[in-house]
Amino acid sequence: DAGHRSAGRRPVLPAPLLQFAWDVRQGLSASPKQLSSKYFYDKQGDALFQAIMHMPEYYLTRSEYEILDMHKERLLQLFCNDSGRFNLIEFGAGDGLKTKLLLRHFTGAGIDFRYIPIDISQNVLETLTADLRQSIPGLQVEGICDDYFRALHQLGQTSDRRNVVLFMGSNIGNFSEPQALDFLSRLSSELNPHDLILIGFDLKKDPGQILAAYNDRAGITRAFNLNLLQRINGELGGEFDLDQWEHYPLYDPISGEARSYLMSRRAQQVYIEALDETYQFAAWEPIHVEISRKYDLAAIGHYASNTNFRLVEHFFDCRHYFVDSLWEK
Ligand code: AVJ
Repeated sequence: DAGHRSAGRRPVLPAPLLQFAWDVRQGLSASPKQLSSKYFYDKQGDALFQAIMHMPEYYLTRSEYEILDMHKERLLQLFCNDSGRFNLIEFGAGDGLKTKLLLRHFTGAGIDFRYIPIDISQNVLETLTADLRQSIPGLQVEGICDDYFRALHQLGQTSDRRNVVLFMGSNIGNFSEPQALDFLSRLSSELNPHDLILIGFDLKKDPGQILAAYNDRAGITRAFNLNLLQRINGELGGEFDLDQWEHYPLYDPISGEARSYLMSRRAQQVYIEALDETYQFAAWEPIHVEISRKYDLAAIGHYASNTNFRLVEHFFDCRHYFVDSLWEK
């Protein structure tokens, strides 16, 4: 209906929605059009990502689980410096499935450590800490709901323990190279000498296998990406017809970038109420929505040495699909 278009009275949005609206406006006005993958993770998106991790094609989670299981003793040895006490800080903890494996092992070994998950979703944090208090009695767990760096900064001023930061799951792969270097430099500047960081990187491998991980046969990744349009509809009053969009992943073995696009199946225009704006899409015009970068060991070494870290050790799964790389400040 045209009524709400001509009303000229836009609803006042709360701050997080305002940021979302602003980013959608920027992204859809850009050329080529783009939307940020950070907006995938609403309630529905969290659930779809959980489902992706169980898809047979999505090897990343199982590979990293295998790494932590195989190397948990060595990791613990390296985490404990002279005092044997440390803060185990996790960026973007999610459901904690992989971390639980470490937490169980460390608790069982009688280690004096605190687990500090940092997440920007209060919902994710509450679910995780409640679950951990239940399933690992005796674990000291204190979540912080904040921006990673603000949380880290605050911690640095209240604790004299060694910090061990976990940034797993190849979450770093969602950053472009300059973004990743900037993120790691900022992280390094917030840490104290001898603090550690364990970062998960997905490694370059058979391109067919990488592509399959982002195009599972059951169509969960497709639903995950299309959910972004659904979210714009639900939260910003968008009028995307999901049947007119297609999920299109591709992989460039030179840059190591797996990229996902939403493709407009026909020429169409889409109104978004909160922006009071109509966007034009040509037939088969893409919206870039995600980078999931794959690395080789040279690129990883380059990242460490350019952001003021020293590479301590690489931990691989049996197939060398994935690496958890341990760095010291
Ligand atoms: C959570 C960012 C690691 O890039 O592999 C999975 C997200 N996107 N399938 C990834 C994702 C499509 C995932 N990360």
